Amino acid sequence: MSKTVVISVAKLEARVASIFGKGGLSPEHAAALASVIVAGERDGCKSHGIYRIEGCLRTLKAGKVSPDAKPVLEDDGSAILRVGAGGAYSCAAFALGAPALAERARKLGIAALVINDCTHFSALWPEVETLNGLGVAAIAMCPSYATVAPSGGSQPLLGTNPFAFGWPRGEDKPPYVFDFATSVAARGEIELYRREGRQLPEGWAIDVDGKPTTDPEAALAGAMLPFGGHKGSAISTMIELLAGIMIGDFTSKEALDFLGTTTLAPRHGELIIAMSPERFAAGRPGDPFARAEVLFEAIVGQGARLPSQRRFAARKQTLAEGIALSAEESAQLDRLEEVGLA
Ligand code: NDP
Ligand code: PYC
Repeated sequence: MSKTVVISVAKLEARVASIFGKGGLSPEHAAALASVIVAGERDGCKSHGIYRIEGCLRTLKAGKVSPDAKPVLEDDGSAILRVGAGGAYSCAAFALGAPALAERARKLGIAALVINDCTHFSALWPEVETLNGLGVAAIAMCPSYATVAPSGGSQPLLGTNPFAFGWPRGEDKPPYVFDFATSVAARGEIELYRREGRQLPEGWAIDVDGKPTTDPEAALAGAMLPFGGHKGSAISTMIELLAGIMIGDFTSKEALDFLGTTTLAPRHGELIIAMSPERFAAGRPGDPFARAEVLFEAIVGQGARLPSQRRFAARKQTLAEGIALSAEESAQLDRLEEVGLA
């Protein structure tokens, strides 16, 4: 068995920020990226953890992402807030817009944050969790790049288009959060299978000829499949419409045309909607948060688990014991710190 190296969450974050700083990102963007990538490792979400560092650096080296653009918040007092990311990574843009979004949702009951012109490679749960921490329920979605065939089709057209939802549960409980790709699996997951030389489960992908495949290389060259057949395909299409076309930004197809490759992080926009449960339930019987707890207890009472429970358990463990990296991962970090991208 390969040896592991244990590192604290704070130390790993400092190392990753230093790698990005040396790679040319401004301190603000380096810190924001390090935080979201290390959160992935901390919570046992490796498909958006440290393996993404190389892709982020490659995107920077290719000149496809701004290293230092300052996000700009446009606020006309309406329910729609907009942050222009200026072609930089999305994390700093979200950090700027999130408090204003939560405040506007508390005031109006519902508000939306549009992020335009960003490069987005990360999981969405850190975003909805941030908003839940500010007391509002939240939905987040974005396109990706065209790698998924619509149900019944055979060519990549839709993205893996992630969709996340979070419901706040007060200070003593983690929020109810789910966050998933609308493809059967995230592309990052398929990349991890490829690196480990493992075959994919059946039903994840088709090859360039549209035939089912379990070979990760063939899947990456061909097309991934939406989850739940026509249902996932329709949700993914909705994300193209709302978080691409409606917000005046790239669809997954346009994002791929812009980039010309899936080896770099995709440029597009993002839509985040925040809602105040108190405002929606005002004047109706029952406290919405108490009623939600009854629902969660009934789910867990059947022996089912809530989404993100695994993640929160992983977080508890890594915060107490540190993050275990494989010897290969640790050596890769050393290389990136010493010589950068090969
Ligand atoms: P998973 O299938 O691993 O997990 C989806 C969700 O379902 C999680 O919230 C998970 O919680 C929950 N879940 C899993 N098993 C169960 C269960 N038995 N009972 C209840 N809940 C369960 O996610 P994906 O592989 O589809 O996506 C992984 C990540 O990739 C996401 O964070 C997504 O945002 C990201 N992504 C980002 C993209 C981008 O363009 N930025 C594109 C595509 C994906 P838990 O974590 O606790 O297991
Ligand atoms: O894992 O599908 C994915 C993905 C695409 C862009 C960022 N993550």
